[in-house]
Amino acid sequence: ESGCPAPLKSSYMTFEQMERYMMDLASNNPARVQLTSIGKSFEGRDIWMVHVSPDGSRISDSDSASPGSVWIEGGLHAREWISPSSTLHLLHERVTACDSQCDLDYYFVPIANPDGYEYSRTTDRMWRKNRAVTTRSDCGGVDLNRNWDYKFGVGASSDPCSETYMGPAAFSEPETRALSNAMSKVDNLKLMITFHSFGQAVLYPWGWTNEPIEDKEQLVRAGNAFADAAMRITGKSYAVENSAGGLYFASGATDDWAKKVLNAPYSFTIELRDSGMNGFILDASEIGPTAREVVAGVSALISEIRK
Ligand code: ING
Ligand code: ZN
Repeated sequence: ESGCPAPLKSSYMTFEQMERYMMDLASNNPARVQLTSIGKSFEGRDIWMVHVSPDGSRISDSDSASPGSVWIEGGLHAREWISPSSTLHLLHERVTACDSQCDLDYYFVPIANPDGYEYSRTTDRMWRKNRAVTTRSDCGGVDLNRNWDYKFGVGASSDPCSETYMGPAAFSEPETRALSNAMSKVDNLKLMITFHSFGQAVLYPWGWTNEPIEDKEQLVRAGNAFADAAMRITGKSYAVENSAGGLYFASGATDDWAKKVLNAPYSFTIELRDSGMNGFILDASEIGPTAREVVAGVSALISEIRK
């Protein structure tokens, strides 16, 4: 029905294959799917955003506005290949299997750090950051999940050689600038999810402090909906916890920014498979099952927050 085949399950796609997939999806579904480049990466690759509009046939009132928007980001960290993969599968499902949740506006950025992803594919499998040149000629790259402009630098490294180098300033990087600018323009943002790996956890803010967030209860309820659905569909268990408590302190992350600055009521970092056995080097045989988990989990989460 989408007029183009599902993203690959047999292997991880290259950046070019992902681009091609998004272009085909958009050209085959012109009424609902719009592809926009929201900016260029450090090395000049496009950062693509796919807007999936509400299905007109699902909206009864001709003048009824969308009940809200959902932002889904993948691939912010280079080596976490299952993130862009699952994000692309979720995008495919939202376009092809339209259900009662297709009255929402969806904004997908499946591959937020294309330079890092290609570098991880071709040169250094364990690369995490973007490919920015830094003040240290021997150490490149900024951690794009420490570069956002909320509590920037409170708990992140200022050493360019660190895996979690926050960068010279908040939003110093073209990738985080493109993402934050595009996110800021979204109307009525209800839910933000950024997919990472690994660890199988639904993380809610805050990452910069372990002080409990005021609406913890509803965040946990939504997170549990994802975890319960994942368990039902594949038997994998996902923990639901705040970033700082469940993992470690980290400031300048996407989810804290979306929650605090954009006031998104629901903001999550979801750590996908696995639970640590293979970590980032997740076998391609897990692409399909992880995608099913994500599709079921996100659908259950959205149902929960709309109750
Ligand atoms: N994990 C996240 C990281 O950037 C995180 C965890 C999320 C920390 C939200 C702080 C806030 O370290 C991975 N796998 O990158
Ligand atoms: Zn990550």
